[in-house]
Amino acid sequence: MRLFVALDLPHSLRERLSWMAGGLPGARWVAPENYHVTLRFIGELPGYRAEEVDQALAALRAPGFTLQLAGAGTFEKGGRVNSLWIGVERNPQLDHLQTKIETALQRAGLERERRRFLPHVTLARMDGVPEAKIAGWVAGHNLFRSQPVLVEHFTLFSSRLGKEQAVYTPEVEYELV
Ligand code: 3AM
Repeated sequence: MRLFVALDLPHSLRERLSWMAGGLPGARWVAPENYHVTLRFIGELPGYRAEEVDQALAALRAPGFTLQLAGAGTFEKGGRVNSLWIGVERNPQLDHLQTKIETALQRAGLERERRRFLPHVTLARMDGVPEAKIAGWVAGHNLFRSQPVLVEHFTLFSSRLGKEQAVYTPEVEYELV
């Protein structure tokens, strides 16, 4: 199974984000049902390892919190923008949860994640869209700020490659108390 740990988003916020998904020819917009904040990409695991991951995540205790989406930005690979996102405002409680998840997963035998945690909601993926157009889109959406979102659980998702987009299935929800 190809797995990742993420926060899902309320319907109203997905809808609000989907209004921003446009105005950039060549971008491949993510379907609103696929919007999420990745906390930890796990990757392919055999079933028995997935169970160990589930047990480790189920044993984790952390409080719920609110988060706010704010700003827009991009990720690049090899000097080319390949993803466009809406940011998550700095949030020590979110960082705390992410650290706990990382620790739990390492105890479950996963390799340490070496990349810095930069929480975001990917709105589009792209390849070869002109830089000036991307910069224009980012400038035009950088002042976005969402309503506060109450986070009461996190979710282990599986991901299957679909025809157009990956299909993400929530496998287990873990309550935050
Ligand atoms: O949260 P976003 O949408 O930015 O790009 C994938 C997606 O990120 C990322 O995990 C999230 C859920 O699929 N992802 C996919 N393959 C990855 C990999 N090999 C990866 N992240 C790190 N390493």
